[in-house]
Amino acid sequence: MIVVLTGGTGGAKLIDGLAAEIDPAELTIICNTGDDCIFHGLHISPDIDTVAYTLAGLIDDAKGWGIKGDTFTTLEQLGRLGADTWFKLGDKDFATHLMRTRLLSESLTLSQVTSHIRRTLGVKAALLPMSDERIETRLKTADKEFSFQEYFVKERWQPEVSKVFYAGVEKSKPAPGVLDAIGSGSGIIIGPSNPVTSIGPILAVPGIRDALKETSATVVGVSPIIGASAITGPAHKLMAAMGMGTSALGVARAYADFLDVFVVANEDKSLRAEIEELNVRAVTADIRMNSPADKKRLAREVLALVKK
Ligand code: GDP
Ligand code: FO1
Repeated sequence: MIVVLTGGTGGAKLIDGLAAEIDPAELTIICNTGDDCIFHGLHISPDIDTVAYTLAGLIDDAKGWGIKGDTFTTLEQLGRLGADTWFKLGDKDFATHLMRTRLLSESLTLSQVTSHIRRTLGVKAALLPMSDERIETRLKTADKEFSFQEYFVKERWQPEVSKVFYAGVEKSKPAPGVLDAIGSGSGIIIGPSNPVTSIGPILAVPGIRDALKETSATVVGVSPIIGASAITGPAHKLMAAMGMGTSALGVARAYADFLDVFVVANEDKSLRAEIEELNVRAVTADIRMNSPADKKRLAREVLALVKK
């Protein structure tokens, strides 16, 4: 069993490649839920949905989220009725959130609901939320506080963030199966996801970081950064706000206590020596995934490293 820790878009691209290289039933995916949000009374789990849609062949590849070819009639009508419409929920996507919210209201856990959604979409990989409890990534500026979606979508990640925290995480516990998967996996992959808002919340759930330190499986991370910038989105800005620097070295430092191997961009080969001083093997690769061939190639390279 290969276990992947991931957020949404970046991690999902690698997972797409992994599912083409090995039997998807051999994958267990542990997903960030710190970006979860409520819109129009519905529980939305964007990272779980991004991974589920990717593995079901439904993802809108151009955007990296949502369902390809989806329409927005319901959202337009909600706008007419006075609702906020800055978070773009498509008509088919709405069905996922309606089903999730209904099953949660019938007292199913988020793990059970996630399992139902991935099975009915025909996804063979196991998909686990990091926790069944509500954990919310919050971002502070000098005078305001935002949820992740307010910061990322509504404010287009422009506010100067001074602090990021994961509300509710201290009292939370890992979802069923998470610690077992990390303990018994034959290889663990930390996806090329935002280290502050995608992997950070997963590592903050009590017990997960220790399980990663203790597992006998090889733990391989993939950098989401090239040079001093994320390939997409605000990872470098949020890393700077957290005092982590803005390079792949900062990501390696954040994972060094449990990481065996870190895959960085060819362009970052000069960081290898400093990463290896952290007791982490550094490997360079072409880490950009712009095509199905790129995703498969990087997945193959990462699989070769976890299998040793
Ligand atoms: P989010 O929840 O949608 O932010 O999902 P992630 O955290 O998984 O994805 C965002 C991260 O993926 C960003 O930090 C990007 O730099 C990274 N990313 C996006 N595309 C690629 C890619 O092609 N290769 C790599 N290595 N990272 C990528
Ligand atoms: N990202 C955007 O940039 N704009 C949107 O309107 C938007 C809507 C949306 C709806 C459902 C969903 O599952 C994801 C959506 N995303 C949108 C992506 C989402 O903000 C990010 O993938 C993650 O939450 C970042 O981790």
